[in-house]
Amino acid sequence: MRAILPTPLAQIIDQSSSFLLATHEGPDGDAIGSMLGLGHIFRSWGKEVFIYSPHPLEAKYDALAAGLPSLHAPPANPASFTLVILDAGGRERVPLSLEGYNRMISIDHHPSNDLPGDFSWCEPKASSTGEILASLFLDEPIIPQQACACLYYAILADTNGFQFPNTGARTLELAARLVSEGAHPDQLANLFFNRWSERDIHYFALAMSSLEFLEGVACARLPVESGVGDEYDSDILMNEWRRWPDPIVYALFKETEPEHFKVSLRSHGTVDVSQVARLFQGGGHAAASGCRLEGDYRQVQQRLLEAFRELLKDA
Ligand SMILES: [Mn+2]
Repeated sequence: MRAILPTPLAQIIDQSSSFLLATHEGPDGDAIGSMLGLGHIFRSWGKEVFIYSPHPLEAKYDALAAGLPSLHAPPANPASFTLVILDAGGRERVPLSLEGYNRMISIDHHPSNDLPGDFSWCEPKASSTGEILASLFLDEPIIPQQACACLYYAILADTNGFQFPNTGARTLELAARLVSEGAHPDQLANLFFNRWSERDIHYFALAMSSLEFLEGVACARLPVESGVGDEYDSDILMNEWRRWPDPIVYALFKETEPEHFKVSLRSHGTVDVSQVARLFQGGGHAAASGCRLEGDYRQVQQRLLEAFRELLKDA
């Protein structure tokens, strides 16, 4: 029945009746769309499915998530689940112990992925984990319409609406197939681009009011008083900002605890920001990466600028 799936993956799916789907901390649109999409596929195949989400998903995902129950804490009985980790980027980014599960599957497009698994699949050339899932599962006989919407959303999010350099012919072919299977591009683009929460608007204003252009790096800060937490997905702000010209790098410093900064980095693709993120034990892609830094804001900013100075000197 499932001739297209790699055999080891098909075997694990056949032998598992319950799945727990998880992703990286602070999940972005690809992470969420991929979890929900695969969740709907497994559910339509008669499997029991739970989404692991330490923080509740934003309300804007209610329709895509309909029918898929979430766990906000790890299950007490991991041995009864096959754990599927999607889009994780690396073991330390997964907010969950990997011990004790029946089987483990990892599917990702981050080259930094070091997760073990009974089935571990990483395609760094794919735009998104959503694209990989579409290529693996679209030829299966039963793919619910809701799954197609979720996977389309995942691809849309990681390509910023098919605008990033990671958008390839394969990305567009698979997106087209998802549309022919029932995904609505207009609705999903609206969900991704036009659904800013009050919090997003407030944070954007706050970030812009702190904006500084320093040596080709545009730096902005969300201070600890803003209440920004680890769970906040700042992609929506970063993507807005990225449409502007000139600065070669954009850096958003989110102070999630006093003097603990989660830094999101974006470039137009010519500067590989992942090289700097990796210097600070972070990771990501050439045009979009993240890392963590500790210390006083000015010191942290200087450390990052110094790293970019080195990188740009070599370029
Ligand atoms: Mn991704």
